[in-house]
Amino acid sequence: MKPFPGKPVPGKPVPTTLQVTLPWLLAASCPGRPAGAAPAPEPRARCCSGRGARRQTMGKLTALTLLGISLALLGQRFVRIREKMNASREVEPVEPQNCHLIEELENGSEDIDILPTGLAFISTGLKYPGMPNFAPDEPGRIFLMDLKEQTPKAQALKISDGFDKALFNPHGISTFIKEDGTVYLYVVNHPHMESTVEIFKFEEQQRSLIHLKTIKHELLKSLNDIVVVGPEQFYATRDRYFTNYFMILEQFLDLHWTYVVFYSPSEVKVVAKGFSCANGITISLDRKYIYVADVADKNIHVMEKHENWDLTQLKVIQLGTLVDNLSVDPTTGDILAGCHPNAMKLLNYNPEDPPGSEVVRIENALSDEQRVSTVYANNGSVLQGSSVASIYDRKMLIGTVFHRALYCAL
Ligand SMILES: *[C@@H]1O[C@H](CO)[C@@H](O)[C@H](O)[C@H]1NC(C)=O
Ligand SMILES: *[C@@H]1O[C@H](CO)[C@@H](O)[C@H](O)[C@H]1NC(C)=O
Ligand SMILES: [Ca+2]
Ligand SMILES: [Ca+2]
Repeated sequence: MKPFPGKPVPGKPVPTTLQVTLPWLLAASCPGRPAGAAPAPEPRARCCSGRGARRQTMGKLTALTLLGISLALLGQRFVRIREKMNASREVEPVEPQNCHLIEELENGSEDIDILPTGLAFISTGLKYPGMPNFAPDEPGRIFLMDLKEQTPKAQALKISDGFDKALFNPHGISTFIKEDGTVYLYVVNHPHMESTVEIFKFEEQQRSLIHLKTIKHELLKSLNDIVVVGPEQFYATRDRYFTNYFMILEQFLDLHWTYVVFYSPSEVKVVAKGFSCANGITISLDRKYIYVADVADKNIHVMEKHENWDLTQLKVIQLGTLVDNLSVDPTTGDILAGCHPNAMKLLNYNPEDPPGSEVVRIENALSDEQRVSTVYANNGSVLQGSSVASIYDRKMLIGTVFHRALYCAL
């Protein structure tokens, strides 16, 4: 990309472009007058003879100025967007020894949730506007993998009748275990590209999901991920404010209009807002804090959960990679984030230069001495478009938006 005045330095805020360009344009539009100076008095003699011509010239100059400003703003936005997407970032490999692709999963594995017993739920087959998708034109599925087994295999769960399975398009998932041990699976679903939350009961013996309920609500739009916090209470992230063509403008202007919603049968409310693109959401081991990934701002918000379910921001952990989904290591409490090292490669998919994968671990997220390390990184030769990583007993599963899934013994 050709630089223009004020090309931003990586890591520096971009307004430089505007700061450099605007005064320059303003100065150019008023020849002879330094930018910001008071207008000089018009010489009387010249004003009357050439007023019409001068007015025309001024009109053109104004139009040119406006055009210039618009182009500069546009250019600035493009540079900013490329920067935000890490468009020029290449991946340094970090690959644990014992990793292999999971045979049964070929068409994405958007989200993963592992039960304390080692049973992993994996949502697959998501079709989402703007994302590459190579899945055959068939409904999405939920797979189960038993991580206690020596060589775990993924097996598709049967899904009961009672909702439109043909339109099943699963996105974020979250499990909830009732006191009596019953396991519920909550799934963000996008039938016809709308958003619903489907609640299933998991039947371990039958390896099946019984559909119990579909939740729809005015505030539950453009849903991405979900974390269940009670029998019928959950937090969910909205990743776009607009659901129509305005979403392009939204991304272009980088409006921070997305939010986190709290849902319960008696109350639905926005509990945190101001995210550029709120994405993965999960809860700390002690269940006092909620972690929210903002994929576009490349950070994780640590939020404190209050009695009335409101969230307040405690801190923001800035990363150099686009954070998609979050999970918590059940033994250490560390946050694991499935990340997109370069979003431009993800959105402009090119098999010759595919998007890579990256998983980062954040230790001591609540203290000032947090530590961020890379657990896995690959340039796309093995795994493309990682969106989530989840750990159980030194075994890690890495899921992707549209590609394969990886199993690693750590
Ligand atoms: C994982 O990432 C995908 C991609 O955006 C998202 O839709 C899903 O909700 C996320 N799930 C998790 C683990 O939070
Ligand atoms: C990715 O890395 C591998 C080695 O790890 C290398 O052989 C391959 O050429 C790289 N691919 C791209 C697209 O850079
Ligand atoms: Ca999830
Ligand atoms: Ca996500």
